[in-house]
Amino acid sequence: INLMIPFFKSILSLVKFKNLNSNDFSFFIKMEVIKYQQEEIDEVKLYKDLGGALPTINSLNDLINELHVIFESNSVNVELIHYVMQSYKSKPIEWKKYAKFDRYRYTRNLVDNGNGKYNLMILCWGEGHGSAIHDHANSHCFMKMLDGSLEEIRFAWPEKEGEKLKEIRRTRLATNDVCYINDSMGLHRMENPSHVDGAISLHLYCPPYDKCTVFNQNTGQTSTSTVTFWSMYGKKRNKNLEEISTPEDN
Ligand code: CSS
Ligand code: FE2
Repeated sequence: INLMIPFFKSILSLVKFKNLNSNDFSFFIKMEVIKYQQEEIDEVKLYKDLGGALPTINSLNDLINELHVIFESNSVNVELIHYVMQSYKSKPIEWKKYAKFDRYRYTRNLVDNGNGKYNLMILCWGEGHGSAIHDHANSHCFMKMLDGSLEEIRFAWPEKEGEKLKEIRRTRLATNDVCYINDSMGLHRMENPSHVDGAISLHLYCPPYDKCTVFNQNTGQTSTSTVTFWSMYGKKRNKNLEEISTPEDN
């Protein structure tokens, strides 16, 4: 029984961490595997790889500055970027000027263009807002929850034409959680499951892109979607521009 105690403690902490229903044991096992694959950063290895120095992030400005330093290198260190995004603890005062909501759909608000190497943006999801199923145009996609929570529903790439897309996992992201995806890991759709609270997330796309592919879940049919900014650097974009290209559901 003594050996079992740490095991049950870890179940309890994970259940608490992920807001899981503690009765659903099979779901827990699945989530644990996901946690191991996706959320555990090997800090010791990262520390060694970086020659004994991990950056400290105390504010959104620190994060923005550190990302500039990281991207001076020409290769993308996925673990390091994940680590710095995870290290930032969300403080609304630091990002509220970028958090602009629309009644009808989620908004994309540019924070930093990363000297052309990446885009850092804040997405604001009203109650019940969600995205279509989409790919990431061969870019890396990092996503960190700043406020509220989002559900990520991941799908496998369709194998045959006309085939219904297969859901492969569902993950609830809580405030401060970080999630990473690229096209080799599949497709996804994001959704704010709350009908009461908004949700705010910080996204980093590298390299930046303005078009992605969206998918119909039932038929696998694809179309190209242009992604646009609702605001840039805290300023709402030009009204005329807004009328020319109404953002699609991407
Ligand atoms: N890729 C979507 C958000 S979910 S990562 C977008 O950029 O609008
Ligand atoms: Fe996405």
